Amino acid sequence: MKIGIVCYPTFGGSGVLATELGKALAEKGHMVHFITYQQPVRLSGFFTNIFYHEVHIPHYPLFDYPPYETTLASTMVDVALNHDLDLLHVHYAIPHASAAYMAKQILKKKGKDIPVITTLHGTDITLVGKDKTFEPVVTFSINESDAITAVSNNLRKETYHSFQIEKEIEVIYNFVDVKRFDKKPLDAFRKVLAPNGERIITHASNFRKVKRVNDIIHVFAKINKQVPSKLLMVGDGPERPGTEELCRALNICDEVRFLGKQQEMEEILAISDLFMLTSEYESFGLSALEAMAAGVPVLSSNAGGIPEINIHGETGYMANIGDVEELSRLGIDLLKDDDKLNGFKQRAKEQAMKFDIHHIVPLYEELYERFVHVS
Ligand code: GMT
Repeated sequence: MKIGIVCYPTFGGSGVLATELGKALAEKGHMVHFITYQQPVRLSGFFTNIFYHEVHIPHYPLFDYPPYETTLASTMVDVALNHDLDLLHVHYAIPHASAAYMAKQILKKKGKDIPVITTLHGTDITLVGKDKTFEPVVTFSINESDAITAVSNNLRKETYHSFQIEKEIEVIYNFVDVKRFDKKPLDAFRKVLAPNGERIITHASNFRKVKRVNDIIHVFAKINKQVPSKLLMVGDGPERPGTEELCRALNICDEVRFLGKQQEMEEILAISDLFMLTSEYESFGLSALEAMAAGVPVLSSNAGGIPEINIHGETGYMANIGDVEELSRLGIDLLKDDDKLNGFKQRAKEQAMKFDIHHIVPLYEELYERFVHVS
């Protein structure tokens, strides 16, 4: 099939998932065309079946706000016609689903009927999408998609709850390439970060409010009093300065390393003992799944779709959103006991296997085949 993928090219989970999906489809012989405003971060190197089409953002003195959606729709039309695309798969509804609707209408006038598949990822529904400045367009464009998927049962439920959706939303879980995360820890790297054999706790996110990154710091400060440990904070975003300030106030700066945005998460996870995710909402929590694939148990809130991945008492522990006391108690309990921790590590990996790329990518192919007649 010739597949057009539209996504955010950034470190966010939806862009990561879309890029990994495109790479996996290309490996299976499909022709994959990424249509984004920048080369996706997980798309480095050359791939025979992958094509990248940049959406140019116009700058003209009249435009205080460049009309990105218009240029995106025009690029979709151009790529669909010139590369004879079989379908468009857009990730994250805003503004990709409405731009795809526009492209579809234009293509129809040109005699090309193209199916549009929209995958909902989370904040396009729960935070941004349901705001009334977006809601009518989001509802319309989701309903106009030929197929709609959500990355968890929780997100499917939230979508029906917040929008008037007239179609079936199918759940196709996010996936991880378990093999990629099966890395041997680099001893030298571990030694630099935890020279006295301290436990390593890791968090990775875009440091937005929804992630409650201060909870990570508070939980770590309590764990650190009982268990020799180091905290690695991966990523960047608006909440980072406040979080660094909190470390100074709690006098734990020597125990916390802010690593910024990192490409090689598998190297960091390979030396980690515990992954923390204390978000007030996660449709899925792809970063937690990647941690589990690396055999790292997850200490998390029980928000949104997280309980669909992290099994309390088996692959990690969960507590209510903001329950710093309980999270630290559970973290200490796990990190103090080698045997227990090893059991959790093993089960985290087994759980991640259920979401392995090889199980999930065929589900997208089956979905595509319902709309595209492969000869
Ligand atoms: O979490 C973010 O802010 C990024 C966001 C995105 O759209 O890139 O992540 C969402 O999609 C990921 C991939 O499906 C999910 O794993 C995340 O849970 C989801 N984030 C939220 O729901 C807050």
